Amino acid sequence: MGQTSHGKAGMPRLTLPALAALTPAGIDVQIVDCRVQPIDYDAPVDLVGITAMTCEAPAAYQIADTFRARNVPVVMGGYHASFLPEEAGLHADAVVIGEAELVWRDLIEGFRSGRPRSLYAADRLCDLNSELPVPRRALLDRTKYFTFNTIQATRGCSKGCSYCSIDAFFGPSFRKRSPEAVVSEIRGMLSPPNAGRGRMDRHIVFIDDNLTLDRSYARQLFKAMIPLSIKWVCQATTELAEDAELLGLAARSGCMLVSVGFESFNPPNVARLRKNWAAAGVTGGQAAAQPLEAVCEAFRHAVGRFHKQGVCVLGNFMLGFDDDDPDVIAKTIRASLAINVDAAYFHIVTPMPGTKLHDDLARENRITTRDWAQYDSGHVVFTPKLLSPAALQDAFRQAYREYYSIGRIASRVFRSPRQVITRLAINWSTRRKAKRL
Ligand code: B12
Ligand code: SF4
Repeated sequence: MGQTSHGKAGMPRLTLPALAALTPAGIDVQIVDCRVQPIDYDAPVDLVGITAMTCEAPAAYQIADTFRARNVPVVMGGYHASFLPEEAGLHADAVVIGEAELVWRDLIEGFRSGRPRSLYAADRLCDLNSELPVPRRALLDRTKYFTFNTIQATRGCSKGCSYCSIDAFFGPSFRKRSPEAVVSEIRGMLSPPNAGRGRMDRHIVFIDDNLTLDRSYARQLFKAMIPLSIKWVCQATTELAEDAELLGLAARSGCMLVSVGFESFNPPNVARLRKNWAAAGVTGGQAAAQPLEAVCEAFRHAVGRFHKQGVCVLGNFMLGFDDDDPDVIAKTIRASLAINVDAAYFHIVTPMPGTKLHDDLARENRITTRDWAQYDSGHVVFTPKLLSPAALQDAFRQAYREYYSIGRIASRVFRSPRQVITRLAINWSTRRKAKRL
């Protein structure tokens, strides 16, 4: 059971199809993605499994409580439950910490025999090449998503960013599936009876957190994907732009858009967020000595390299680090426009439970709310150092207002005749989302 508002969603998570694939044969599984469909609380089910990100936890707890009030047992897992198992345990009969691959069968047996434990903790990370069945995507209603084909080639990221839940969940590990297995799974997704017939059905979304972290692996994967004739998108860092050969292979294999975490233009932040050093053309401690304009120029070059290969860039920028004052934030908004990305997401720095950032801010007594619904990176949930919470919240709104004015959308969308539809779709949908915020 996923997490609430009905209509169409951008793309599905793989979590529940993965869980369904791990479920022993003979057990009927139904997936309800509450983002796109209503829940039937009277359905005759023996066990309900719920996944939720931190910002979805309050809604997930309500769902769990409603089922349990009807004597239906509930299991919770995922990032939030893994970081706060005691809290999740108040709403569930059992909590899973870590990856389901290692404990799900044991848990099902526990419930079948009437003697489930209240906690199932994976004691290691699973082997992606021998313990990962193909997700049962057919259990999702593909008509409910704009892009249906999500896939995962790797898990984890070793960059160690202090605010990142991936680092907190997986540690510094980076696991890779064999390129052959990934290509074979994509072929399966594109072939009957799995294939859809819509315009987007040869579009693949890699949900990996940093697909190109291991460049030699990424090279092999992209080479193997060239014969597939697909279009695909992924998340990566600016490092991809520095490797002309790898970027060329990405483009040849169908890469149309990369979501890049630029995070910050502010030199002290860049020095701390090691992932941007290279793109900023600086190394180690020298980064802090660069003017913001130099960082901006380096990012503009990186974006130019993506564009040269026909790859669009969705830039991600974070507001509210400890070195961000009102002036820096205003400059960041202007700089996000100046580096020519094709669309941008702004995020307020958020201390997700389990992260180093959370522990640091908690120790400094700077966390102002534990209403998890506000942990969606659109709300200020801590006391910033150099500006007031209200000023940070305003800056976030201002960033979207400036970035997504009709005039600016038009100049981005028509900057080149290639991929006009991609840019229009992402800019228009983000403008609508921003208006709701
Ligand atoms: C796809 C995705 C989305 C989609 C969601 C689409 C949808 N229809 O739901 C979109 C793009 C909309 C999205 C949005 C956001 N996301 Co998101 N998203 C992801 C992403 C990239 C992939 C999820 C996935 O499919 N994973 C693959 C499955 C197989 O892995 P898994 O979910 O970890 O599940 C495994 C285990 O965790 C465990 N498990 C998980 N759940 C359960 C449940 C049970 C019962 C059991 C037994 C086990 C179990 O077993 C599974 C198999 O091993 C993850 C990153 C990631 N690597 O997971 C981020 C991630 C989940 N998102 C995150 C965040 C922060 C957000 C946003 C707040 C970010 C933002 N600024 O926009 C928004 C919030 C959206 C909202 N609800 O308001 C964080 C969550 C951190 C946290 N502490 O909760 C993640 C981890 C990214 C990150 N780098 O930190 N997201
Ligand atoms: S580079 Fe991205 S995925 Fe990797 S640790 Fe940093 S924020 Fe997380």
